[in-house]
Amino acid sequence: MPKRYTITAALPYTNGPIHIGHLAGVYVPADIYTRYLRLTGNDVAFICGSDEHGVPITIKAKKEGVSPQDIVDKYHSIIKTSFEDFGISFDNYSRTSAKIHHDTASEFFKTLYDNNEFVEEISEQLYDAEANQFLADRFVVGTCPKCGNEESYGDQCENCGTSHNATDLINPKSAITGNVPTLKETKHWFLPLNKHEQFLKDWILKGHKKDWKPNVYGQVKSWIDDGLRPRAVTRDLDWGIPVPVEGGEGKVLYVWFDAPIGYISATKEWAAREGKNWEDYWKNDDTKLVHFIGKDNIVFHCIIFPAMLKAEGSYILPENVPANEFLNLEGNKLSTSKNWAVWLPDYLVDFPNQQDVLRYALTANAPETKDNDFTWKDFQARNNNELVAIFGNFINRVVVLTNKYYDGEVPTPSDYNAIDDDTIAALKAYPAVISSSIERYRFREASQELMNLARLGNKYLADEEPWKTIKTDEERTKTVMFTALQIASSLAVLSEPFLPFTSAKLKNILGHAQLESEPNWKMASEQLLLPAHHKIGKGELLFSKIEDTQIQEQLDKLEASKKANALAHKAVEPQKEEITFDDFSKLDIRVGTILEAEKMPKTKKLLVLKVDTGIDTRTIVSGIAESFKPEAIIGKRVTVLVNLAPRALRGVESQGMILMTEDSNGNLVFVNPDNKEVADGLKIS
Ligand code: B3M
Ligand code: ZN
Repeated sequence: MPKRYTITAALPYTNGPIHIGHLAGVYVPADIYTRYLRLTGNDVAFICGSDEHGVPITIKAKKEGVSPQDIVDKYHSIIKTSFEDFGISFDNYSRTSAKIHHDTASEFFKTLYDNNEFVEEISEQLYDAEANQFLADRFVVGTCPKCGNEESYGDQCENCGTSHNATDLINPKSAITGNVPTLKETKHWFLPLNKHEQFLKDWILKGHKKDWKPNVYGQVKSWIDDGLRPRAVTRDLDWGIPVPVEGGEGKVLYVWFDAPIGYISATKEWAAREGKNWEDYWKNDDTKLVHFIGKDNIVFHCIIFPAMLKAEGSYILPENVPANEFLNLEGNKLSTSKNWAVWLPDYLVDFPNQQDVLRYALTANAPETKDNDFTWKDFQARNNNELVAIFGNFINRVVVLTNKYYDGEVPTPSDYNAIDDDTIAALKAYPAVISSSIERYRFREASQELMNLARLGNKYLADEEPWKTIKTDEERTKTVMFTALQIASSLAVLSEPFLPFTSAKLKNILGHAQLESEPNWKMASEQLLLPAHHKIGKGELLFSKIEDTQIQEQLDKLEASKKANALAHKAVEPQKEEITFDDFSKLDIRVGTILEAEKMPKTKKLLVLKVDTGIDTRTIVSGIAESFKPEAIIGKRVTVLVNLAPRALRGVESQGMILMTEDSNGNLVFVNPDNKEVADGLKIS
């Protein structure tokens, strides 16, 4: 019996592009689940949008010297495009700066306010007198009272996920000035979570949420067991949704109060466009609500938002919140600020039209129950050893041989033998096997079952060898090719949630649209999908091998990023002991030109240089062989300390020193006057 679902995916902050961690943690699993629900005949609203309020946006705007609206306009468009590029099939991707959201969130707040669901409180909040503003959320950092993480934000600790008030932080520091905040009175409205503790215990802990993932259930249970406290749902900020009640001047809704309501406003926007009733998707008990998020958002989706919905009284509650853990990159935490990420727009430049490869690699290695690591080597292996060598190879052989032997026409099978019967039975079992994994949010497992179906096809062909039997047993060959084509057709249907672009190509090659009834998930478990005499098209390669050089290029990019970071965050060496002017005047520093350069034999670091110092041409040994090829520095203008006492290095007397420094990538560079008018020998003083 088809059901109705509202599937939401966490609203990404519009303070930067999205990266592979976002895809792996939230959006690919949500898309797999949603595509599967649609393919199995359900009514689904797949909802997301840009999270455009909140302190991260204003920090980015301040940093770039533009308005918050400029920031959200820029990144809303970039993010929306990335989701479209990767086939994340939202029914609506909205944005929280939209009027419909401001109206919906304001109305929601007003309803709770009018129903006395808030506690109004004048309390002392953290204040930065120098910045002349209250410090909330990411405007303040300090030690998390729960886990001791010293970089916890004012509203949430990313290390343990706990959500708290800024005044709970130990040793808070202003993220604006670095000052220790003072306390200043201000009025806010608090959601008394403690008042909803019993409801949350009954709803979640009374056993019937045991189908929630252990990592989610465990976090929620620990928070409830620790006791829930009132949470401020308004802020003294100027970017956000104005507080719509008396005394709310100069205040906005807390971003985590307004953002989840963004799911509702985006549904409203979509329903109006599609001529549907949005309340069917949010107020009908027959609808199943599932939130796809990362683990740092569990408290907001399992405790705070449900408490808001319960307090409002007319909404359904989430059926499940299958939060994923975090994805790391080459052994390090993904980091926007350190540019330690694979940004989706960049990926498509380096791997054009290979979205499915990334979707597959991220799913096959998804951080479903624990943090996991993305490595470019694994990405290459998933592509070359599975998508190319198994899935693509099988399809290619079936399509090429069908065109070669039968001019693209599906042959009529004759007698099936036991192997054929077993293969067809296994084939028809796969839709249920993959369904079972998907319905339990085990997408890694489901993706491997899909690959096992391709393995079944590959093995069947390799064992039955139609390229041999075609010479001796036409009828047997027809049966084998007919059966192989059925496996290919089932792959076209069952791969859609995981590999939407490949599935579309394969359906086109196999001519699914030309069939009397287009094959679907249910049919794949009940019947063979391609009738005899049906014409298929010519083949095209579904996947291409990824070369080591392409992977090395990505690793080099990350290495450069690491160096840039190291330098950007490198502590500048403290100044040396003070010297007198007399000390300095002893140094004789001249402009020079490198006339000759060669490697010092049997050393890795040393070059022997002939340098025109303007005074003379002299030999100087320099430890720059790992940064420069000798032939590349002939003619280079350099700065030379000429009165350094000569030193014998590996039997060569070095008469002076070439002054060097490092660039932002940590590479050695010459300190040289770029003014051509400065002749060799002129003193630098
Ligand atoms: N904007 C994403 C994050 O915390 C946050 C999700 C909102 S979902 C309502 O990175
Ligand atoms: Zn913590």
